[in-house]
Formats: sequence, C-alpha cells, structure tokens
Amino acid sequence: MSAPNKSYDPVEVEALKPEEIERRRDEALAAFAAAADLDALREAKAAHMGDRSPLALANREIGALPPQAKAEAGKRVGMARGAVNKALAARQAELEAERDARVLVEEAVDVTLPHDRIPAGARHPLTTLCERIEDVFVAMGYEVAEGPEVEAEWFNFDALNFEPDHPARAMQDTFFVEGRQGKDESGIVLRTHTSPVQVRSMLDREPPVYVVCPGRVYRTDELDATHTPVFHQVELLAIDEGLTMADLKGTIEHMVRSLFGEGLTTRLRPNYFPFTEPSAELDMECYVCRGESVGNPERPCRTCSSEGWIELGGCGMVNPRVLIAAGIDPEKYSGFAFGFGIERMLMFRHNVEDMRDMVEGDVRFTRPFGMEI
Ligand code: FA5
Repeated sequence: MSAPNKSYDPVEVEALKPEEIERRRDEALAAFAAAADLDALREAKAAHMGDRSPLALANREIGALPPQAKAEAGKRVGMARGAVNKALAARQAELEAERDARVLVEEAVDVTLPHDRIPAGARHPLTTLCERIEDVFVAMGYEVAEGPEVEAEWFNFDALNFEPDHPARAMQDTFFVEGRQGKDESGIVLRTHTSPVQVRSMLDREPPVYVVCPGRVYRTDELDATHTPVFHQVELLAIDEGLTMADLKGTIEHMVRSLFGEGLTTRLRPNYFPFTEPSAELDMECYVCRGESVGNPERPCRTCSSEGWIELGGCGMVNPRVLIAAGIDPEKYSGFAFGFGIERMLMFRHNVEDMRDMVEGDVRFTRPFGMEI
C-alpha cells in the first residue's frame, strides 16, 4: 500500500486509473465467461477476486488517498468489484445448473430394471460340510492332510494290500491315467478313495499320527440318483500305541454327536477291506426318528427308510501289512481308519433326493444352504 499523500490525485495512481479498473473488470468478466466448469471458475475467482488480485490491490490503494479523492476512487473500484461479483455469481449458478443436468443424465438409474441380474453365488454345501467335519477332528487334535488326485497305483492299491488281481484294479472300476509299464512299475490312476493319503501321511510323519484327509475321488460309476463318478470322501487315520476298535468307535461316535445330535450311538457290522483287519461297516443311529420308526408303520422315517440306522462308511484297524509298507513297526503301534462319502452324508443330512443336483452347479441348489463360511 502506498503512503498517504495529500496532493494525490487518484487518477494519477496507476492501479486506480479508470481505464485500468475497467480493463481489470473486463478481464475478470472474460475469465468467468470462459470458465468451462466449476473447477475452472474457482481458479478464475482466485485470480480475479482473491486477496492478491489486481482489483483487491487497487482497493487497498484507496486508503492512501486524500479524503476528497477517496469517495470517487472508492465508487469506481466498488462498482467494478460489484460487477465482477455479480458476474461470478451468475456464472456459478449457470455452471451448477449445467452440472446438475449432466449428473441427472449420466447417473440416471432405471429403477424398473430387474435387480441382481448376476446372482450372488453361494458356497457349495459339500465344501461347508467337509469343513465342519474337519473342524470336529481338528478340535480333537487331528491334523488336516491332503494328497494328489492323480495318484500312483502303488499308493492307491499296492501299499493298501490290494492283491494284483483285485477287481477294484480293473478298468471298469478305476480310471487309469497310465497303465503299468513293467511288472515292478506303478501305473497312474485317478484315486478311487482317500485311503492312499493314509500311507502318504504315515510316510511323512513319525507316529503318533492323527490325520483327517478330505478330498475328491473318482470311480467309473454312472451318474445317477445315488452315484457320481467324481465324489468326495473324508478319511480318518490314527496311529499310536495301544489303539483299539473301542477308540475307533468312540471317535466316530463323537463325530456323529457333534454333527447330528447328542446321545446318538453307532454300530459296527463285519465287512472286508484289504487295508484294515478287522474291518467293519459303521452305521449311526438315525438322528431323525432315533429308531422309533422301526416296526412302527404309523411313524415311517424317510431318512433311514424306517430301519433305525444310517450307513456311514467303512472302517477298521489298520492292517499290519499297511503299517509295514509305510515303515511303521506293527509290534509297537496300532491304528484305526475310517472313510466315508460326503455326498451320501449330505443326502441324508439335508434330505437331498438326487445326487445329480449336487454336481450340476446350479446356484438354485446351493443358495438355500446359505452363505455358510
Ligand atoms: C472306501 O472307499 C474305503 N476306502 C473306506 C475305508 C476307509 C474303509 C478306511 C476302511 C478304512 P467304499 O468303497 O465303501 O470304501 O466307499 C466309501 C463311501 O464312499 C461309501 O460309503 C459311499 O458313501 C461313498 N461312495 C462310494 N461310491 C460312490 C459314488 N459312486 N458316488 C458317491 N459316493 C460314493
């Protein structure tokens, strides 16, 4: 700001000359008119109306004028600033109206369109059931173990004590990826059960071994209501000193009660598997009728077909020959194993009548099970 000056004529101060004020005013008006959007207008406002703008600086010069000159200079600068302010407000309103109109067009939402055209997926109940089963065993101190789906014939059959001419080795039961090249060579198969993971787990660890092995398995079965060529099993293996069938039964009973309800019992029926001795088929008490439908035509039970028992899977004490193949001393250690199908369990747990529904990948099947995690 210039020093006060009594003989000072405002017209002589460069910044206050009428033509200079007019020029600054016109520059501001042109800048506002040229601003294409609100951001550009904000910049033009700072340049032409801000504290350091020419008209603001000219306004400050007025203070240094002699009193008689102040009024005239003040009027001139005031009118110019008033015009600039008005133009700014008008342009601001214009640009805001333009923006609002554009947003209405660009961000228009057609509320009549069908919503969720890409339906949200859902986790497959086979996956969530598998995870629940794993959780039961992890809580008991078991470790989750996995193995390859394309498996050496040795792990799938030989190490599990299947004789070379066992019918399961035939092409009509097993998908062969590569046949046996020589007499002592192992072929390659799509694993027909999760039991090869037993052998892998024993070879990978020192006893005691407590593993739960979930996984996909393959058989040359036709797809029908109760069979699929690709299905899931969970395998259980415990190797320790002094384990007996009682430990096996107690462990499975704990699983059954955790998944289906307190107080349920299990029963063993003799069976044969080459890799367990003795072997058994394990049934659980029907969790729906708890046996009350047996011999009671008034109260039939769909879940167990009024038999009172539901078949769960195969089990037994690990055959000493399998322990030897996996490098474990059968004199010191014993073990039990159990394997069952997850599709079958899902069927009786949720009244799914047709296994084909599980493999079709239709979200209308999976969605009612919810987004369980
Ligand atoms: C076995 O696979 C043995 N490895 C189980 C085992 C493990 C026995 C450990 C002893 C010790 P099995 O062939 O019975 O057993 O099959 C087990 C389960 O797989 C059956 O109970 C059934 O639930 C399921 N399963 C078999 N074939 C199919 C199929 N085609 N589709 C769906 N589930 C099947």
